[in-house]
Amino acid sequence: MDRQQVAEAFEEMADLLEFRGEEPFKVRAYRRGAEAVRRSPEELAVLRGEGRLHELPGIGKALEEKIGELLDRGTFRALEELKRSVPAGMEELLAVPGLGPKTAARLYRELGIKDRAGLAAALEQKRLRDLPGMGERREQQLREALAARERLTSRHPLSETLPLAEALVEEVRRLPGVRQVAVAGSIRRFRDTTGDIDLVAEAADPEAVGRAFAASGRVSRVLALGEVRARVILAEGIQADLWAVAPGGFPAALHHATGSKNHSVRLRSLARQLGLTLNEYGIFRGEESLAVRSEEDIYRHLGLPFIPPELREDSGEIEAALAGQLPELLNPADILGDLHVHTDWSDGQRSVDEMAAAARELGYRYLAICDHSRSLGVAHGLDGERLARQREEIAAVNAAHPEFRLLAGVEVDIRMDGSLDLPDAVLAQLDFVTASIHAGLGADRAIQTRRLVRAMENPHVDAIGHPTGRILGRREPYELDLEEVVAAAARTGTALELNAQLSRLDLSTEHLRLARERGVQVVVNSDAHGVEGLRNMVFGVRSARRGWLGRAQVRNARPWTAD
Ligand code: DGT
Ligand code: CA
Ligand code: CA
Ligand code: ZN
Repeated sequence: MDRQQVAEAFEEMADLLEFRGEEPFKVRAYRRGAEAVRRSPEELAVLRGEGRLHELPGIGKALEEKIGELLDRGTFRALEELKRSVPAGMEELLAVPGLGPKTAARLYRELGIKDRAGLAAALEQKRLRDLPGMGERREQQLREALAARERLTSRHPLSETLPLAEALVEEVRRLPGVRQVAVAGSIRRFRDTTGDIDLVAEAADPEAVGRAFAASGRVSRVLALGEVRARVILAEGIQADLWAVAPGGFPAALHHATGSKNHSVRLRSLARQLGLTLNEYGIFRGEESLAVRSEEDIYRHLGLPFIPPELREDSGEIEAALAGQLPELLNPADILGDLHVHTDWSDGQRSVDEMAAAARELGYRYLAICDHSRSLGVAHGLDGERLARQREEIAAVNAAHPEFRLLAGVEVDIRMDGSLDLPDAVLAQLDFVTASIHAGLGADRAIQTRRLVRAMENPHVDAIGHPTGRILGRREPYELDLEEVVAAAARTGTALELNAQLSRLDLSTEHLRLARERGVQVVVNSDAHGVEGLRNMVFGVRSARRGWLGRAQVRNARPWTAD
């Protein structure tokens, strides 16, 4: 658990206490605790190891113990107990923006509303407006907030389903008789949102595997348990489908369950034209089953080159394959460096030296330190003077490791008018400048577009960081004319970042394809705030593949040259 997650747990606790009408000082204690944790200059695990958690403002003995529990097992007793004492739908209700715990408590007491569906029904029947202090306006606000929330959560962000799917794979792998198991569906295609989790397993007794899966402790409800497929709802409220097949059936089942449906439909009709039948069991000529030892074999029988899962959307890949013009996609090994990481000079957790060592460990040839600029006060943003001091540290690393290049950079804030948070004279001294928007996220389309375009017109800016600002499942992208942004990037020779944090994946697939079409360079960055964060890069590579990107389009798949 990182600081952010511990802070969120404390905030949830505060919300639930407030919902129950507990003493305000208790609520405040958790809110202050959350704030202190979020602002902690050091990693919680480190502070705890040194017995120094209580040095954080507002963290006393009680919260110190709870942080310990959170770090050990991801939750704490008091929170678990409190959750059991409130209606099950309350968490999702409290997640509706603009609906605080006090209002939720009133709605529960006075109208019996205990989940999102209950709120929707009450709004529909106009039952809220008659409560003292509510009114029609407030009703309308809640209606909009609820609609926005539903839109965001009807599909699940990949950041939620991918880790869950990987944990399930490990669990299924341990079931008796399982020979292999893999993630399929939209998660394997690396779509940024997913409807459910699809898994495929091979075992001598597939039905028994389905039954064992359905009986797992992670499952809250079994929807269907058939010969080939088990469909369940997990404790997290997410559906999971497991296809279990007999030995030999794995590649065809994996291919079928990976989809997309549109891609499969096209392949099946291609098969028919060749007098073949393609289905989830294999590929057939009349009664004869053709050999399918891998997914490659399926494409080979159809006279096609292998089409990687990330491309299987029927968005031009079949035509490209038929014409022998599939793009050569980016691979993890192509990445030669990372051009956006943070250190403890701003809101990162590790030193310049530690980040550089971790990058060398990954086999990178270069790394750009891009800490926040000064206006981002909460993140200890850097000014020209601190950047100059940081450069001395960077120079020392470079002197000690001549085979590796540590670049001096910055993630400079873009102000409302598109000017930058640091003077040109300071930017001119840096190797790599990423400019990002972190405030004024709600500005209108014209202003937001103008901000990015102006930033790109600054000759010192090399890349735009997380260009649309989206956080999957939590924050919509800014209002932006992406066409114009891409055009400006092409005109000014500025790269657009593909931020590889799983919760961002910003740019999206569609925008990456647009950038590729217009000849704009993309830089795939981890935006790591610690050593582990460098591993985000693999998510970025898979997203880049979805955008049809190869080495030629990716800035950090080429050796470093200052251009
Ligand atoms: P999702 O879950 O909405 O993010 O998207 P998928 O692609 O994971 O879709 P899902 O879970 O409904 O189905 C998984 C795969 O199963 C899908 O990619 C292809 C296959 N599949 C499902 N329904 C059909 C169908 O009606 N026809 C064919 N050919 N394949 C199907
Ligand atoms: Ca799915
Ligand atoms: Ca499914
Ligand atoms: Zn940023």
